[in-house]
Amino acid sequence: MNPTIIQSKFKELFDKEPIVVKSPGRINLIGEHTDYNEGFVLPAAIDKEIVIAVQANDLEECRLFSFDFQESLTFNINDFERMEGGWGNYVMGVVAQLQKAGYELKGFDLVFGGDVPVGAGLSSSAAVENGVCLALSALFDLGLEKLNMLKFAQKAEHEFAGVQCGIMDQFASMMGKDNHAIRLDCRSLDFSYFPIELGDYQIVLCDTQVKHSLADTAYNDRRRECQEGVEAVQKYHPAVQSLRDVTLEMLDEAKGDVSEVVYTRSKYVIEENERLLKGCELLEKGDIKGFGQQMYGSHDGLSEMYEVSCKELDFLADFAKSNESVAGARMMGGGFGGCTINLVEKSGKDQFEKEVATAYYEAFGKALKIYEVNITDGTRLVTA
Ligand code: GAF
Repeated sequence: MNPTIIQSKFKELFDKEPIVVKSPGRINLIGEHTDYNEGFVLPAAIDKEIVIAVQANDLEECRLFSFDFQESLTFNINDFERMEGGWGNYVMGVVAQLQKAGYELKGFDLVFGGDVPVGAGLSSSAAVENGVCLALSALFDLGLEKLNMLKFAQKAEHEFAGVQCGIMDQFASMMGKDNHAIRLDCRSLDFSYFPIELGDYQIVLCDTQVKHSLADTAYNDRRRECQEGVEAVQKYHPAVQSLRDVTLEMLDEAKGDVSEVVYTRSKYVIEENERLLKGCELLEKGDIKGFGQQMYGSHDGLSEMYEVSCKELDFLADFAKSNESVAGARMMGGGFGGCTINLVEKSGKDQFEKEVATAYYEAFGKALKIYEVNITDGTRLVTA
């Protein structure tokens, strides 16, 4: 995303030079719904970004403009509340976290916009929260570390957007590195950059253009079911803290103490962590086809055991499986809509994209959006 358009809008509205920040969306190669179970994830920042332009004013007011929605919003820096929905929460949520942590902020003007599709499961909200946090840190000279900023961003999502998300999205967007995925241990937050050398393959995202209304409640339900699984296993193994510590054998010991649903959800999480570890070994050996099989396994688990897929996502994963150019595909993110991620051979890419779009339209009467993405650096300052 070229920052000039946001920068110019800022100058037009506020007649001064802004500080500019870029903050990317994210993909996740494998490891879904494992972050809040203290497991592993393998996400990466992508070249779809939010640009934020900010500068101080001499007021108590914060004056915001969303370029994508063409809407403005003003709030008092010392007196504001979460709104019932809306993009303002992503800015106010971060301001609230910084103030809670004791940082003194003054009024500012801010314009933001970008090309991370909203509601497509590419974490546009984490990109905004991270970007606002870095922009305010730069503006008020707060000297915040990246790790602190992404934690503030996650809390903003919990308290202002109302989603009890794990740490993956904010971590990936903030810490991303060109051509590397992030192999993150969501318990310790230890991570390593994992080179992604796809050679003849391209990452292609197929956006269903749907977001089922179930999404947020189902997300919180899954978290609760996982917690029930942990509590059942703890009766036999008191040292267990999360599903991360549980093996299939341990889960089987507690099978009689939990519902079929809780058992199956927990089993999925244990298996998904194993798939991620195995997947990393395969990627290290350059075995993209082998990694692709782990992706299909992940999709099946998410669809049949964790039950966070939907007919559109299942259709796209099945279609990919039947196409020789695709090494692997799976739904990505929280589920119930959004995108599938596909590893597609470059030589067959155009053909695949044409065929999948046609088939999707025939099946659902809706246009499929397709994005070819590359892995980039995380949230960063463009000018100071
Ligand atoms: C959403 C959440 F925000 C993440 O924390 C993660 O749990 C993901 O769903 C599922 O892996 O994107």
